Amino acid sequence: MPAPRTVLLTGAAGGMGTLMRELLPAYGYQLRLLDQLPIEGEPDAITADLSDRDALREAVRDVDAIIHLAGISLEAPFEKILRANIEGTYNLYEAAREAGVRRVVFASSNHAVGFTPRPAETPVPGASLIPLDTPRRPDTFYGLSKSFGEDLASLYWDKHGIETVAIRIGSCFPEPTTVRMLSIWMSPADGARLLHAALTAENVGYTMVYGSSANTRLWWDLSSARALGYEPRDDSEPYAAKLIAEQGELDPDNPDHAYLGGAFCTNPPIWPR
Ligand code: NAI
Ligand code: 15L
Repeated sequence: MPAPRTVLLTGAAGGMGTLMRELLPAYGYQLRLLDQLPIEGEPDAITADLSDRDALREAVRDVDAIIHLAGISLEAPFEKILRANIEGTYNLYEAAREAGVRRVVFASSNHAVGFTPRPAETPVPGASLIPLDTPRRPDTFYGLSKSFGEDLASLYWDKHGIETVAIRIGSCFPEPTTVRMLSIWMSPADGARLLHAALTAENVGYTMVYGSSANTRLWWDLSSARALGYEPRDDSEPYAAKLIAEQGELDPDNPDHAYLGGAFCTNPPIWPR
């Protein structure tokens, strides 16, 4: 497969979309931007909802690949998740299939497996990392929609030959802001490295990877990401002392701390930020 150059970035107005708009052009990509919201300073960005199939057909025309970040990124009522994340992702894959797009990078989430008990004793090098084949345990309708997206991607590979790298992203923000995030943080620079690897690795078929930096307190297996050529360079550890002093260590008896998904596992979910 020739290296993709023109890449559709959905969700380009969002937090991660904004970070990746800044970082990905250095890898040589021409980004076509799409979001339901207009993007200041980007007059060529496509303003369209994922329910607008005609707009999606136009948006995918002549792109080499798609990075699909658009969608609701936290818990929400099921009807909203259904429209944006489930039907919206289906609409995008259908547009990709019709246009012959060969590669999608799908922003999945750790919340597809959020009810997985977190490893108890980190940092211990190599200790009980969450494996790649851990069973799905969504912690929210949001996490359920990411499980759906992963299976949709797998189906479109098996049936239509569209390759996907699904990235179960941890927390991609400029800095970690909670003690939990010390384990799952993906620095923006490592996020761009991982997206580049996911766009350019050969013969990925359908591949699922965890998305984080090389954190000292890492909770999961990064081997499938590394197999794509991803070499993370960052580690959340420099933020650890300050965050632990402010918030304390993770308490295994606290339900917000017991599972990978953290506060998404409580009912209703509460947000630590
Ligand atoms: P965000 O909420 O900041 O951005 C999402 C963007 O999608 C927004 O600009 C929004 O307007 C757009 N959008 C939502 N529904 C849409 C629709 N129906 N049609 C068109 N555009 C729509 O989220 P963030 O943090 O940038 O995350 C990006 C993606 O990565 C999301 O899919 C999220 O679920 C996933 N993710 C992000 C993580 C993170 O730490 N930032 C962690 C795990 C997954
Ligand atoms: C996600 O999936 C969310 O989109 C993001 O906003 C963070 O909350 C992240 O997970 C997390 O688990 O920290």
